Formats: sequence, C-alpha cells, structure tokens
Amino acid sequence: MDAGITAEELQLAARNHGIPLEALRHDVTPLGLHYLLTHYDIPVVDPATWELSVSGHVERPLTFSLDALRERPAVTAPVTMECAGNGRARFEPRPISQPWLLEAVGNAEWTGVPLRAVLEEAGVRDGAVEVLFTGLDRGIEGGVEQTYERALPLDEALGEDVLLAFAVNGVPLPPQHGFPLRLLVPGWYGMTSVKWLTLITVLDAPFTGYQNAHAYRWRADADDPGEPLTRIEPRALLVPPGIPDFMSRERFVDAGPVVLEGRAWSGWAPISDVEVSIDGGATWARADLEPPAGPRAWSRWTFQWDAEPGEHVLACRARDAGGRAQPDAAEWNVGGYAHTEPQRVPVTVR
Ligand SMILES: Nc1nc2c(c(=O)[nH]1)N[C@H]1C(S)=C(S)[C@@H](COP(=O)(O)O)O[C@H]1N2
Ligand SMILES: [Mo]
Repeated sequence: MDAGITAEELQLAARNHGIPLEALRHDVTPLGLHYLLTHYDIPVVDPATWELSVSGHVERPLTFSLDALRERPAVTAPVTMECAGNGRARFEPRPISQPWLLEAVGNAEWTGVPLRAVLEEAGVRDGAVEVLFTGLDRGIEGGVEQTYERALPLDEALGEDVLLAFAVNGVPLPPQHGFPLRLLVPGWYGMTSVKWLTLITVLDAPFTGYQNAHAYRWRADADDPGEPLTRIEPRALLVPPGIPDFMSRERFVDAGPVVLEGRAWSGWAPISDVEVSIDGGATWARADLEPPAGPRAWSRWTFQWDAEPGEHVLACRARDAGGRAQPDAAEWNVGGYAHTEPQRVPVTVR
C-alpha cells in the first residue's frame, strides 16, 4: 500500500472497522467482529414510534410497527456480506474513501420477514420498475445532502431470499447494524442492504439519487457514467498462520505441517474451486472445499502445507461455478470498488 494515508481516511477507518482476519475461523461471525460501514451517523431509533411504510406504485399503501413485522412468518439464513469497497486501499493511486485492505466482510445469521410477501400484500402495480429503500440517516456526500437510500430493480426486490431483517445472530439488530430494521439482499454488495430502513417506495421510473446514479458504479475516469455494481465478485481469504509481529503484522510460523484455512464466497454462483500458492502466485494447488452452511454463506477451505524454513508468500484465489474468478490484477476504477486481486501473506518459517 502506498504511504500518505490521510487523517480523513484514518477518521473513517476508526469508525468503520473490518473483521480481524483470524475471525474468519468462525462459521458465523460473532457480533462485534463483523465489518461495519456507515456513511453518516448511526441514528438512535425509538422502536415504539418507529414505522415502516410501503407506498408508491402499489395498490394498497401499508404501514407496519416493529411488533407487526415481528408477528409475521420469519426466516433465518446465514449470509455473507461484503462492502463493494473491500480492497480499495490496495489500488494505486488509492481512491480516497474508507481505506479497506481485505477485511470488509462477515457472515452472520440474519432473521427477518421476506420482502416479497410484504410487496405482494401491498400489490405492486403494472409499470413498476424499481423499489427504493430509504434509511433514517442523513449526511452530505459529494456535495449532495441526502438521506441514505438505494433502489433495487423490481425483479431483484422480489427475489426469494431478500429479507427485512430485525435480528442478527439471534439478537435484535444492534444500533450499528441498522436497528430496528434493515434490508438484506443476499449476494449483493453491502451498499444495497439499507440499514435503519423506514420507507419502501415502489417506483415506475428508475431512481436517479446519489447512491445509485453516482456512487457504486464501475467508472474508468471522472467523465465515465459507468455501470452499476451489483453482485459480489468471487474472493478467497486465508487466516494468516502462526503469530504476528505487532507493528508490521508479518507472520512467523514453526517449520512442519501447517493447516492453512480460510473462506471463499461469490454473490453470483457457488464457489467451485479455491487454490493456494506458497510462492507468491508462481504455482497454485487446489485446496479442500467444504459445503457452505447455506446458498448465500461463505465456504470454508483448508490446505495442508509442509512449511519449510525460509521466506514464503502465501496467496489464495477462488472461482465460482459460473466461471467467475479473481483476476491476477484488479482493474482500477474511480470508486475503488471490487479489488479482488489475490490476498498475499508474507510468512517467515523458522
Ligand atoms: N442507511 C444506511 N444503510 C447502509 C449504509 C449506510 O451508510 N446507511 N451503508 C451501506 C454499506 S456501504 C454497507 S457495506 C453495508 C454495511 O453493513 P454493516 O455495517 O451492517 O456491515 O450497509 C449498507 N447500508
Ligand atoms: Mo459498503
């Protein structure tokens, strides 16, 4: 990573923490170890007066209290979430925003009401094209004052696994993850899953607000309108083995057999292969892959390494069943999104 990290980037990094990579060992990421990303301030919400309203291009506008939502049939699913900006700080030049290296990911068990049933109850009218999800948090971004809100194509909003989630890992959502209710769109990058949700508006024309029209697009340069980011690109991460040096976090491992382990995920298709390199990507060998806990959960993988004394650079990379794979070199883009170049972990074996 390039030097010269700014005080503004540090300010963001201190608010929005990532998963410590050793916590990839947990099948379900414990709360507090899951990554966090909040553009503005975390609101304090009174659950007694909070309401969800469903309106716009529908037959019957609806309003729900939190209790009314909790009484509906709910489902629980393990879902891997990742921020679209994961890897941003590895681009050169570094796009200035939340400076993630690799750690903007987590896999939690989310409980909520299927959005589809709520939209069916409201009766989506002919001509609807998108559904807009509005949170309670406000701020200024790119010079535009706004409430955090994002729209999703109607067919995606009607997807079977899309949830209005009120619990995570068996407890009510904590404030930082969107209390009392958030959208959860499994398989899509995190920006889609609007926290502190209070309005659902069915639209008969595409939404042109900031978070869809300007942010979260693959833009080659400032003049490029770009294409929207949608689903999560495949990625594998490994738990750095051995023990770290405090400052550099370089790893020290004793010679002999070492079981490397990690996780891999894709929002497009199930993970089909994970490969590991112990020579910095010159040669690759297949890791053993375990089945995921659910269709939208990450897959655990392991690799038997006979660690020989010396300096090594470990790396890993994933491919999904649709043929999407991590590139050797990520393509630079204005927002610094989807840097999925393989992770590299230098290790000294003693
Ligand atoms: N209302 C609201 N929803 C939001 C955000 C936000 O700032 N405000 N951040 C988004 C982004 S960019 C990500 S990556 C995820 C992060 O969710 P988490 O903090 O629960 O991990 O929430 C998304 N939903
Ligand atoms: Mo994000």
